[in-house]
Order: sequence, then structure tokens, then C-alpha cells
Amino acid sequence: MSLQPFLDRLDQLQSDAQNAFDGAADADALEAARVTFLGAKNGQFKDVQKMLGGIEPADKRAAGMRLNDVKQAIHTAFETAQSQLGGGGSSQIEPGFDPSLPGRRPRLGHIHPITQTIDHLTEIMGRMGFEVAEGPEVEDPFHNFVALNIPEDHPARDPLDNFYLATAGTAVDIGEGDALLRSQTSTVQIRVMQERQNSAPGQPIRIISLGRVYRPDAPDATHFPMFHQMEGLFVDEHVTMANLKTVLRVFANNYLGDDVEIRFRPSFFPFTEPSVEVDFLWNGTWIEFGGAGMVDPNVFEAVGYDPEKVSGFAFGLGVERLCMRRHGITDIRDLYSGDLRFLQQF
Ligand code: FA5
Repeated sequence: MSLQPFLDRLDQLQSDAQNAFDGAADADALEAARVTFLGAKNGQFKDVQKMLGGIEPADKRAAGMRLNDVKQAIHTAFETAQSQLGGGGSSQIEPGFDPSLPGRRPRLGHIHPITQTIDHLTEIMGRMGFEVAEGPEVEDPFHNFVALNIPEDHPARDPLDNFYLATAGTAVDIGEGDALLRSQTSTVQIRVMQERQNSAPGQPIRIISLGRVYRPDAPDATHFPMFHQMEGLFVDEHVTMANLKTVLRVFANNYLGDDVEIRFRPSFFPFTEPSVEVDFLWNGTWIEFGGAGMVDPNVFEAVGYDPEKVSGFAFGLGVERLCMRRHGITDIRDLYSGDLRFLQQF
């Protein structure tokens, strides 16, 4: 037999085998195709292999090499088809794998108690008509101090009482003075009033803002250098302290229970006049949760509102302290320890 018909037969065999393996719909069909082409007894490859004996001696070497190549190609085509069908039955199971064992449970995530608290506070205040506003954590001195009636020489602006941003010992100026991490969410009052002056002039404002604030306070059971506040701002005509107290009492009763009483203690904040500390009576003890007051006329003027026409109240409550009271947590540091045994209780 001459070489060329033999090579043509090999080509035909390779392409038939490839088509049969590719077309096998399941493991049984693939196995049948394997027997047809690679079967040890009557497989088509064997038949062609037998024809090698009749090849001219001068062509034998070339014919034998091609035969080996085709054999290899058919085996590879079979293995590829087998892996595409998802393994070839029990022979594919890794040694040591016991399919009768129960599956591994994925570890479920958990919403942090402070995030849960933020969601809860948002829901309670939303029922009283307060919508959520947001502001940046990196602030400029205008929003953190100036517009809040805190002048240049005020001790609240002391570098030792704030986290000013600096690189290589030089303050970072973000175009509006030295940037700092906001020390209170009252900054959002300013941003919202500025924005509403443009988008909805003359319309009442009723917002809350919940977010992180930063102060270089030494950590102890009730202080942490990073904590959250809930800021509230209500601006309209004829807003009074009675409205402020009502909103805070309804809030406290919803969040902490009907037996919680509320007390205002005279205090001072540069951006409210009069100003109060807000205490809640709970289990026989008065506890400070935040500050509040009537928006100072200087603040209204700084953002272009006429204090003769509008009035408003504002408050800022510590979110961690609220969460701790509700859940009986005695040390704020537990909230940020990352200890899952603690966090998973909430
Ligand atoms: C303020 O931050 C004012 N901006 C609140 C305010 C808003 C007054 C609007 C008037 C009008 P004060 O510094 O007291 O106030 O902080 C408010 C609350 O934040 C505190 O009562 C306390 O609950 C919480 N707080 C303050 N420092 C820390 C701290 N280091 N760790 C945890 N909570 C803190």
C-alpha cells in the first residue's frame, strides 16, 4: 500500500473520532465513541494500525510517525470531551473525598450593631418626617467652625482638640483652609442650609444626618476617638423649644421605651442660643446623650437665611451612647474591638 492513501485514512479517522467525541451528549455516549475508535479489539484505530504492515518499507517510518501523532490526538480529544462532560463518573472523585459528608456551611456576615442602630434611628426619625442628609468626613474650617459661629481664636479649633490633616508636618489646604476630620455632624446643618438656599428657597427643612466624627479623646468606657452622631435640624417659621423637646421625647420613647424621661440642662454651644444638654432618665439615672438648642441667628446669617423670618432647632446625639443604653453595653470599646463573640450577640 502506498503512503498517501494511508495518510488520508488517518486524517479521516482523526476527524471522525473528534466529531464523535464532541457530539457525545453524556458519559455513556462518550464511552461508546471511545470503544468505536480506541477499542482494543475492534476499534477503528486498531484497524488502521494493522494496515501499517502493508506499507512500502521506504515509507514505513513516515507512516509510523503520523500514526503515533493521530493516536495521541484522538486520546487528547477524548480526555477533553470527558472533562467537558464534568468528569467521567466515580473515577473522577478525588481520593479522600467522602460524598456522604454534609456540605460546608458558608459563614454568614453580620450587620454591625452601630449600623443596626443607624438604621433604627433613621426609621424612627423618618416617621416624624425627617429625611436623611449627608456630608463629608473631611471638612474645611468654614463648615466645621466659621459658619457655626466658632471664631478663629476659639479653643474648639485648637490643633490638640482636632484631627487636622497634614503631610510631612504641613497642613493640607483643600482650597478653603486647613482640612480636618469633622469633629461634629453640625457641619451638615451648614451644608444643607446652603444647598436648600439654591434648590428650595423658603421651604422648611427637616433633616437628620448620621455619620462618623473624630476627636482626639482618650478611649475609655464612654469615649472613643471615632464615634457617630445623629444631627437633627428643623427650620421653619415659628419653631420653638417646645417643638425640640417634643421631637426628642418622642424619639427617646420610641428608641428606649415609654418609661424614659427627658431633661434639658442649660449649656452653651456657639451655634445655638439658647443651648441645652439633653439627658434621658432611664432606670433611675440621668444620662447625657447630646446637645441641642435653637439655631443661633449668626448661623442663619452665615448661610444667607433671615433670622427675622425663620427660626429652627438643632440637636446632636451620640449614636454609640444610644446603642449602649438600649442593649446594656457597658464599654464603648467593645463596639470597635472586632471581637466576633461580642458582635454576634446583636
Ligand atoms: C456636639 O458635638 C454638638 N455638635 C451637639 C449639638 C448639635 C448641639 C446641634 C447643639 C445643636 P457634644 O460635644 O456634647 O456636642 O457631643 C454630643 C454627644 O456626642 C455627647 O453627648 C456624647 O453622647 C457624644 N460624644 C462626644 N464625645 C464622644 C466620644 N469621644 N466618644 C463617644 N461619644 C462621644
